[in-house]
Parts: sequence; C-alpha cells; structure tokens
Amino acid sequence: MLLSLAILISVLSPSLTSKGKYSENDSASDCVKTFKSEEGKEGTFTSPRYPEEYSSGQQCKYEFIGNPEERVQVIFEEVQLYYISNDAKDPTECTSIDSIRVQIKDEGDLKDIGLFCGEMDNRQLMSPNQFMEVIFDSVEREESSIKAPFKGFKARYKFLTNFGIYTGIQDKADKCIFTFTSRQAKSGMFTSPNYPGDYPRNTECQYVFKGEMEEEEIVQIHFLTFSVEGIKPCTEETKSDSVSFSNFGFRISDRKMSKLCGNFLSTHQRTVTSDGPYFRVIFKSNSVYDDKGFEASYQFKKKKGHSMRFYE
Ligand SMILES: [Ca+2]
Repeated sequence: MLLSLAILISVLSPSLTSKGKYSENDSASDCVKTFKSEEGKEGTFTSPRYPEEYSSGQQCKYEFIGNPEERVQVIFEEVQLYYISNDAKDPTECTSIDSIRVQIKDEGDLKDIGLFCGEMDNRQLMSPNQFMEVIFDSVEREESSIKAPFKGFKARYKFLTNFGIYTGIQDKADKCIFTFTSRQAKSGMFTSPNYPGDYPRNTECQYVFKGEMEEEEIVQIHFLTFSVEGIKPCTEETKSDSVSFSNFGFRISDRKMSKLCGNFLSTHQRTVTSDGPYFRVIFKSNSVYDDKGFEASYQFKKKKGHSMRFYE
C-alpha cells in the first residue's frame, strides 16, 4: 500500500522526486505552485518558511500562466540565499550553488532570462508572452555548514496588459502602442517596457506623439537614461535591440533618422526633435540579451519662436 502510494506520488509529481527533498515543515504545496491570471492579477510568493531559514536540498517551482494578452512581471523584493564567498551582493558564479532561475517560453522552448544567487533586492523581470517560470534551487549540504540564517526570497507577481508602461494612452490592451497628445499634456515622461527592470524579449513598443496642427507644434524627446543592448548600426543583422524614430505614420520608415542602441548617447543623440506635430518612437527587442531600456521626457512646443531650455 505504501509502495503503491509512493509510486502514485512519483508519477504525479516527477519534479519532486527527481531532485526535491522537503523537510518536515515544508509541504509540497509551499514549494510547487501555479499562479493563474484568472485566480488573481497579482500576489506574492516566497521561498518555503520565509523569512525563516529555508532547508537545503530542495527544488521549488513557481509557474505563472496569464491570459493570451497578458505579460508576467515578477519583482524580487528581497533575495538572501546561501552563498560561500564573502561578497554575496556581487556574486560571480551562480551554478552549483543556491539559486533562482527565471525562465520564459520561446517558441515552446524554455529559456533562461535570469539566474541569480547571493543577495539582491528589487529586481524586476517581464515575460515576452503569457508564461513565466521561477525555479528555486537549494543545494544539499551539511546543516552545520550554514554560518548564518538565510531568509530565502520574497517576490511579487503581476499579470499585466500595459507592458509596465504607465504614461500615455494604450491603444489596445494586447498592443504595446501608447499615444501622447499635446491636448492631454504638454510634457511628461515615458519609458521602455518593464522599466527600470530589464525589458522583455521579442517586444515592439510604439510611442505616438500628436501635437496641435494649428499651433504648428513639434515634439522634443530627451533621453534621461539609455541602455539598449546592441551595436551600431543597431540593426537585426547586428543582433541589436533598438530605438528608432519616424515623422511618418504606421509602417513607413524614416531613413533620415538614425537608430539608437548601446549604453552611451552623445549630447546630440540624447535630444531628438520632430519635423512636425506627428512623431513616433519605436522600441524593438529581439530574442537574445536584455538590458534596462530607457527613461525619456517629451515636450510639445511651437515650431517657431524662441526655444526653451529642455529640463534634464
Ligand atoms: Ca536583445
């Protein structure tokens, strides 16, 4: 009877038996969880027994399943894992040690978008689609080798349709297109998706600016921060993510305006001005490597007349 029960359990939850081991206080339900958007748009999850010390030799899996138009955002508020080197805040190697692995699904395959160990706080990640998986691994060790209590981790999750962009008007919930009109606000801010966390992969976002025609308004964009993975000329051939600009409507490129990527912009590149009242900023990420993206300000102003100094 016991044997058949054990077989049944091993069939039902292969991930537990292959690697996991639970101490008396850690039940499987604490450690293997699926969060579905239909059951709640946000919440928290933690390592077993948080903020008490977690046991060694276990693997936990937290799976997130959103609706098709949603992205999963996970924010690690506090991470304190067992780490042998002195500088846990700047770990160099996260394999064969307690770690948190964040995975996404790309055309059916699981891909890592983050592997963390040691200590960190406020790390924010976003999936390129409705799935995400977080694996917490604690390596088997002698209990006596633990020198200090390690809390594990505490994180928040959200199922979002706004790509983590909080200004402008989103055209449609599943599209990363945000419109900023002069009528609504003469100036403001906008960011890459999931800022200040890494931007999601395979994502294109458009920021559409509409000034007043009669006033002959133009818009001026100023990048306060800029970190977009890529090398010049920031094209798909160089496997680059990019920020590009257009004075024209949808699907017409503007060849006179150069694409931006990398993590250094000259003073000249930092400020971009439109020809007329209509302007588009296009952010595009590919399926490899991520970065923080950008934070920018915009300001509508009259084309003629004295130019105001733009705030930094
Ligand atoms: Ca990339």
